[in-house]
Amino acid sequence: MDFVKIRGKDLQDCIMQMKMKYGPQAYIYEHRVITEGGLFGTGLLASRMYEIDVGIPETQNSKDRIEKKLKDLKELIKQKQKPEPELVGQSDRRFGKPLEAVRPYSERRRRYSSPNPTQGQESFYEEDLPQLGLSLAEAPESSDRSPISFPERETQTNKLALNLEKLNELLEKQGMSRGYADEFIRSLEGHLSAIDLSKFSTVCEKAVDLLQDRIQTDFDLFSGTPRGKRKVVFFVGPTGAGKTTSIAKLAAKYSLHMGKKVSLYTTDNYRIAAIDQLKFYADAMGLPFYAAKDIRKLKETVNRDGSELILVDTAGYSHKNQENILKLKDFYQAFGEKDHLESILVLSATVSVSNLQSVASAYEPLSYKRILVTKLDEADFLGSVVEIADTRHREFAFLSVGQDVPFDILNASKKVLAECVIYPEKLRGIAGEVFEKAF
Ligand SMILES: Nc1nc2c(ncn2[C@@H]2O[C@H](COP(=O)(O)OP(=O)(O)O)[C@@H](O)[C@H]2O)c(=O)[nH]1
Ligand SMILES: [Mg+2]
Repeated sequence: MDFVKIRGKDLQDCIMQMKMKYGPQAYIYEHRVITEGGLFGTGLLASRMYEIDVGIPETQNSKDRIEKKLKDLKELIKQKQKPEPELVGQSDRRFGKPLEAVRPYSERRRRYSSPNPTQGQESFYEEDLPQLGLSLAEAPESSDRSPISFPERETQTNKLALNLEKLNELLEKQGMSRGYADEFIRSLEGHLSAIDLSKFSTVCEKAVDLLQDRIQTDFDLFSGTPRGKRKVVFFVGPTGAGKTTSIAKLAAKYSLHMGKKVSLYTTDNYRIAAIDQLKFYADAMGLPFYAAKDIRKLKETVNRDGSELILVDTAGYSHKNQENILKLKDFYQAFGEKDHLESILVLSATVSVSNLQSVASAYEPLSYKRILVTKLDEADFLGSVVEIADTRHREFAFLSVGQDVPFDILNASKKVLAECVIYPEKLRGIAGEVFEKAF
């Protein structure tokens, strides 16, 4: 059994936090009214708060932990088994790299400890080894690894170019288009000295820095809202992208944790399940909820609504159905002078590069300024979404890193995004322990 304390403005607030944070198994074993602040310890002008002691059953806790561990393990095995098919194609196509690049390390070691290694490949292979994720099975072998012999005739220039080529290859593997990756590499080259270029790890560090400069973030939902105006955010994007789940997480952040008055609306009123899903979260957090049927009624509700922030869930439309996407704009009409409207495009990082591009284009007419990326925990690469945001001049708002409402959401971070592109293995570790950081 784990024990924690939760504080809130009233008992209801504490219970909501407990439910959202620790799930249905958690229970209150004690509660009290406390005072916070006050003048010179007298209690004068102190504010009254509630505090609850919460018990979290071990079984649920450890079950979750075990499940997560199993998931990580599965992921590791999956990674290990992946033959990296793109690499085969790219190696041959772009740099004439041999198929050895995708052979297991043990086999490559045998080949490269032979007296005639291929010219100019030492930095490619040597630096590649630790990233292969083969540590468990290959550990004994790697410990007695004989030094890779470097060919005498290899030129320094080759070595430098190889590290850039290797990075270029990695960027394309991360879903960046060839044109964008080439341009990035050219720009990076201008920032690197010969010494920098000679070490792949330094090339990567500098690439993270340069990529960060190309990433814009803004994770304040109120940003740009003129004083006295109410903020209304429409979350738009394809079905299954993670709109409803993300709205629930953000509603918890802005209401429970930041104390803002938040209402939840949905325009996705044809599917009962869609209404119920958001209503469930609204009820759990004690937030007003409204399913918009027609513009006139929506307008009336909007006029009566006393909240500071309205989060609007929308039906997901396929990027092939431009007409429906445009219909979403009708709902904007219901909001008036005192509202500051914004659309945020919700994109799943697990979809293909071409799908991401089509979706980003199809939703252009809704003038989204920011992007919320979901499913980083399941994504294999982030390069495409970073390229899309850069080339379309969009900012990142939040990063959703799991299914767990309300924990698995992070404020968008240039560093996290850039590092995940250059060091994709970081995506694996991104789930979990995010609640504290995010809120
Ligand atoms: N792994 C993972 N799953 C997510 C994430 N965000 C949402 N989901 C799941 O994706 C599915 C669709 O989410 P939903 O919010 O209903 O998408 P919507 O159709 O855009 O509203 C649900 O099963 C969510 O739990 C995430 O960041 N990571
Ligand atoms: Mg939905």
